[in-house]
Amino acid sequence: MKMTFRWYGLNDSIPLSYIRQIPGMTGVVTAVYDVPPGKEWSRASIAELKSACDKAGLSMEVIESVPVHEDIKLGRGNRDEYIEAYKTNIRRLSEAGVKVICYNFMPVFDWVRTVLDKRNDDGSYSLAYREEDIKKLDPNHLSLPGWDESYSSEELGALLDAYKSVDRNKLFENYVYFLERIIPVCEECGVKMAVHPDDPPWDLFGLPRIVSCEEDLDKLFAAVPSVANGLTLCTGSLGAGRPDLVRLAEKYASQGRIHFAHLRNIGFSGQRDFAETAHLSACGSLDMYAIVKALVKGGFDGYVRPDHGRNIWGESGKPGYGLYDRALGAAYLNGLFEAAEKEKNSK
Ligand SMILES: [Mn+2]
Repeated sequence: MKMTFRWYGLNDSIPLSYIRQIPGMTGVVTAVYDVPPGKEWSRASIAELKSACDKAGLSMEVIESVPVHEDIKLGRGNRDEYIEAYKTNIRRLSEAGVKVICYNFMPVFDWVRTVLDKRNDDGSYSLAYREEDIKKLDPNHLSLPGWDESYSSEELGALLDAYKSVDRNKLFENYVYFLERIIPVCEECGVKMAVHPDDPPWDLFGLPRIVSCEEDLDKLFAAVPSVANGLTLCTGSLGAGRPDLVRLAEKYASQGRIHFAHLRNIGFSGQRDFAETAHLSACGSLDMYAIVKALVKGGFDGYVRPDHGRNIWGESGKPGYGLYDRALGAAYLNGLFEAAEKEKNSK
């Protein structure tokens, strides 16, 4: 296992020197953030990030994310141009030593929460999702917490309209079209794609989501069998759909499909209501130790990062991405992996 930490580049309020001091930290997960989806990342921008990581003694082997342009998801006529740019990015990142690219294939919105500052009993703050709040929203006039409004309301309306002719099957077809073109490039340059599951794992605002459950993943891997077509096992995202995560972790690890793991815990308060909790099993609904043991048993030896943390100790950073709780999460996860790996090796 290689422990990593998400870092939002040179503008992140958390310096690399702090990240380096977290025990066991080997590298960061980052991206070029100032280029719109579908465009090429310059070699200079990639090199700037890489050199900052090198200086801090941290690796930069995982990128999260290289976003997929909506026209690729919609299967529009000009998608090939965006796919070419995606291929160029894969090649340039591999030249800089990148091994894994995390991305998602969710139409329009990626992660969705309805509250970013749910106050917990201990005074910490968490992100949360309540189905009831979602039902009250009008998708054409959206104001979702944490959602950067990349679109004007006209643009968003046009995009939602365009998706009316894209059902689950069409979206899947467009997804396979994309993968069939980029996966050979990944194989050629030793990069693994690791799709992030839909977050939350169900359709939102009438838009289909097709990377939500075991059936979706099996269908995806059967359609494009190369192991370069792999998964980011995000326990909080996939777990919100209440699958048997322990079984899935072992299943996909033993298939060699899990290239990256986002480990975090969530606590349910209703069928589709949950809040992000501290990483510890006892703090939420997921058995983190059982999940880690299943990963190790399945032969997982990839990159891990503590996913969203709470805001604690007066920190008021980017919701989910403060230093303190994620560092505590990393320390805890290191302990789980040490126990699971020693147990496995002693057998
Ligand atoms: Mn995640």
